[in-house]
Amino acid sequence: MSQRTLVLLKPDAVRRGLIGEIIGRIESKAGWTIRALELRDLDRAALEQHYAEHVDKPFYPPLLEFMTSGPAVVMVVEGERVIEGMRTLAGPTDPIAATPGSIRGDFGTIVRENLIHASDSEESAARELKIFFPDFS
Ligand code: IDP
Ligand code: MG
Repeated sequence: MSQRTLVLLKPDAVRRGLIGEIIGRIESKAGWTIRALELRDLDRAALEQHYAEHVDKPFYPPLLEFMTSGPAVVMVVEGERVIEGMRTLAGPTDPIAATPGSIRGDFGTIVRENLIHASDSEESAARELKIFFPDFS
């Protein structure tokens, strides 16, 4: 079941020089391919849509500040069960709870600065891909 998902390497990952390390893990998965990729400053309007479910939460204002604190890498990743698979590769939201071996578990300590975003369902992937790659089909 080939799928597409949206992956963001957050500004902390870019600042810390972890782009290559993280992309290497994604490319190592059999049959997964990067179909689009850009280093980009994320704009507030796009982030508001992207994080629509979180805009009223107390952690949202500092999250927005963080996500606009420097460039991010935005990617379309395609492959077998890539939506679930990217979530597994990333690990759970809290990096301290994330298993070593996962991206968040290996490199993160702070919940907000957890290095990576990956869409959490087919519906989210379709919605989020349209926000960040409106012209990609
Ligand atoms: P996810 O990225 O694992 O899907 P979500 O719950 O959708 O996690 O939250 C979106 C992002 O918001 C997280 O990746 C993290 O950067 C940030 N975040 C979530 N919960 C908290 C919190 O309790 N404190 C600070 N930041 C948070
Ligand atoms: Mg989420």
